[in-house]
Amino acid sequence: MTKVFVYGTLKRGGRNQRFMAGQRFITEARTPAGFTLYSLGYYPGMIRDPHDTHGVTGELWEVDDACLALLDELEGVDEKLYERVAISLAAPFVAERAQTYLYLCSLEGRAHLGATFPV
Ligand code: PCA
Repeated sequence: MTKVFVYGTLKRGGRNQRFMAGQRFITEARTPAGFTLYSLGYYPGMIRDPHDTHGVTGELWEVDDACLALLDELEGVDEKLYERVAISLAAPFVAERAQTYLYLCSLEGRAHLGATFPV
């Protein structure tokens, strides 16, 4: 089982929520400062941003290996659209490490969303 921090279409009520079917929602959570979101159309991309002071809001889930493999496929990890990395979370979950997807492609012309992707 793997803990995953989701911030976009994988959140509850999100367009890709079906990929999380049968997995365990743990809690709403937030990254530490240093991450921010851009809009890529109907889905967001999170990147590291050293100037960010808020972090990104999302959800902490525990998923099984089959789900994790499916998420990697959905996010285009092999195609280098997103990379899956381990991050820590902000209070009160500072002890948690979670996997999350960081966007790897160009953000030119993309709108800055900031801390939250509305589902
Ligand atoms: N799905 C992943 C990354 C971006 C997206 O839309 C997520 O919800 O975390």
